[in-house]
Amino acid sequence: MLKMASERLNTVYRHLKGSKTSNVYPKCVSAATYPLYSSVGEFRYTLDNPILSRGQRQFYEENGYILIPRLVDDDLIEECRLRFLDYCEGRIPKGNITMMKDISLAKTNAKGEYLINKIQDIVWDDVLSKYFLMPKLLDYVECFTGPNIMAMHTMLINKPPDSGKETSQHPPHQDLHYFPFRPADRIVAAWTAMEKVTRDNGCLFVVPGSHRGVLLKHEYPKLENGVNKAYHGIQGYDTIEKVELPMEKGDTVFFHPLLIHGSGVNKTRGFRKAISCHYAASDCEYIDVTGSLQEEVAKEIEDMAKRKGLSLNFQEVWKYRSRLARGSELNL
Ligand SMILES: O=C(O)CCC(=O)C(=O)O
Repeated sequence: MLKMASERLNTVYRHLKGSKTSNVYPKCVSAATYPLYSSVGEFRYTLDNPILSRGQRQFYEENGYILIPRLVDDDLIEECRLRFLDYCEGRIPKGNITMMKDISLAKTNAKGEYLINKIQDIVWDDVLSKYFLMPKLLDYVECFTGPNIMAMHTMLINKPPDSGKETSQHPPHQDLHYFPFRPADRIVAAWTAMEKVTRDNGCLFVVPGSHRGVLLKHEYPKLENGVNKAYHGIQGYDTIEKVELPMEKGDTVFFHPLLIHGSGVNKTRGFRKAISCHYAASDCEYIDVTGSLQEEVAKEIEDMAKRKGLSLNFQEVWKYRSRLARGSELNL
């Protein structure tokens, strides 16, 4: 796995050496000029595909998400859970995987599964990649991206029991805030519940229809007890009307990157785990976010990469994190 990750880094560098400019990704277009709308006709957000029914497509068009029950088998979920525990307990080297801790649990003597709230950049892991590359999952993804699919952002999210400071919540946000590639309509998140998720253990919430809006300004929420690294939120949205999404183990929700969503506090003594990937059509293009609402997050992500010894710009970080999942690698 480590070898594959370093091969990936070399590929990125080879791409960059071949480009005319050293600090701007060759295919970059300006965020300001990139059209937000990518298609016209009856369906804008979904593509013709035999997998989704007309009713399901209409639901996604209107609401920006669709829940598919029991898409992922228990056996694969259990393999992924054990693999997560291997990382948490330090039984396998983490390589370039990013391991994140809950800010308030980090001040206690919590360890392992009781401390780690997310591992990301896990697309090259031999076990976890079985989920990201699962044909049944990709068949659904294709309804939003088309046939050439890149797995761009891979995470296993763990919510340990909250410390009492409510830092296990995830503030309302739009995932596009973190992404320098477009068009937004050809990006989709898949989020699979690894156990029953409820209001009590911090299920997802969504603001239906918000995917039809624009990218909003995100900031660190001003919460008394602080917030986890890079957990930006849309200010003033804490009281907005939300729909909670309780799910059974294996249920998968697909959602648009402009959909406002987040998750609640885990008030139980158990864990709430989910595995998730943002996929994009490989003919999406990288954009230059200079002067846009994303300029600050770009710097934060570049700084995080630098701390891991990777001197990459915003677009290069995403190139580095990504992996072809189906079809051909085109622009991304
Ligand atoms: O799994 C969660 O609690 C929320 C995840 C999420 O919204 C994200 O990582 O963008």
